[in-house]
Amino acid sequence: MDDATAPRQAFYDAIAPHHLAPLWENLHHLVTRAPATPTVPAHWDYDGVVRPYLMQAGGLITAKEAERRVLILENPGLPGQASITRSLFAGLQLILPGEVAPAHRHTQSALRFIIEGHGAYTAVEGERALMEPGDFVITPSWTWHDHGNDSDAPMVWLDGLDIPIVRLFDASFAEPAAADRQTEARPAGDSLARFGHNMAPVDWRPTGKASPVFSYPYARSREALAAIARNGAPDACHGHKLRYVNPATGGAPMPTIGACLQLLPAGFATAPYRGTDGTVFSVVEGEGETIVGDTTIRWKPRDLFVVPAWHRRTHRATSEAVLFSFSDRPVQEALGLWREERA
Ligand code: GTQ
Repeated sequence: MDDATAPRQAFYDAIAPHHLAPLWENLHHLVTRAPATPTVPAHWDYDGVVRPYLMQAGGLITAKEAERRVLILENPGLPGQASITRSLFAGLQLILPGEVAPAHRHTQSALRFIIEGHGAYTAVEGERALMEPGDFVITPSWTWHDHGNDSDAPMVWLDGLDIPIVRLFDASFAEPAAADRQTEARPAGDSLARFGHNMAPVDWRPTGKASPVFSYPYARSREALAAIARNGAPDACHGHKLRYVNPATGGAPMPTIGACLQLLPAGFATAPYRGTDGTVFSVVEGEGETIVGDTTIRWKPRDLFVVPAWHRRTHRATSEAVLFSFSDRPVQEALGLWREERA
């Protein structure tokens, strides 16, 4: 112990009861020269590990009793925090045939990316979206939503929510609806017809911050990727990559979460890339690997993995692959924080 340590420690001990602390002992942990996240790269094997446990959960509790029967994908670097990155929540939700996850609304924004099953629905503000694998569905902040499965097979989707962001701001409000199921206000497909064809109702002006399209069917997004892959060379860092947009603004479908779909040709390896937005990936098609620092993640369809903020990644597809991903990039861009580095 050098001469300065003892009197300094005595001073810290004296000020602590008065809710005072010395910045100089913390400065370099608070204001780091580059992002220093406790989040680590992680991978979830869907068919081998997650799915059997999810089905076991299906026998333990009903969707109605659970309200949302979800297994949280918790980052190993953030134990007990119900977070996959510091700003985002991810989970896998199961609805069995005949079940309903009752209607509610909350200030948290949510996305759904369908992993397995056919024909269950998410209803948003009185309109149902029937869900197929690869479909991307949003339930924006404070919109009523319920999920139901009138099909004869289990339905599983990835939930992505901004729960940690809302927690950071202490801005959570939630309420249940009077009835489990919303009454149908508009037929399925109505929003897509009005807003999903590069057209909009003639006198319509945007009101909220979220996309008026709340279901982005995989068939259409996949067709777009196939066409651009035929028409031109892949981007060195991303392959063929499209982001989902709010047609009213050209921005992200919801203000807090951005999402993309990318196609990696068979044998293609991406150049190293990093961004300040930690990113969650869901594998739709194909097999390959993603190298993050000294971690190699080997993936196959329906697997999930996460790349932490400012960690360099390269993807290599052994067969033609399609990856869905989401991150907090729109928040960082709105705040002037987002950065990327392309090798
Ligand atoms: O479906 O509304 O995974 O409220 C976590 C919280 C899903 C939902 C989650 C939620 C929901």
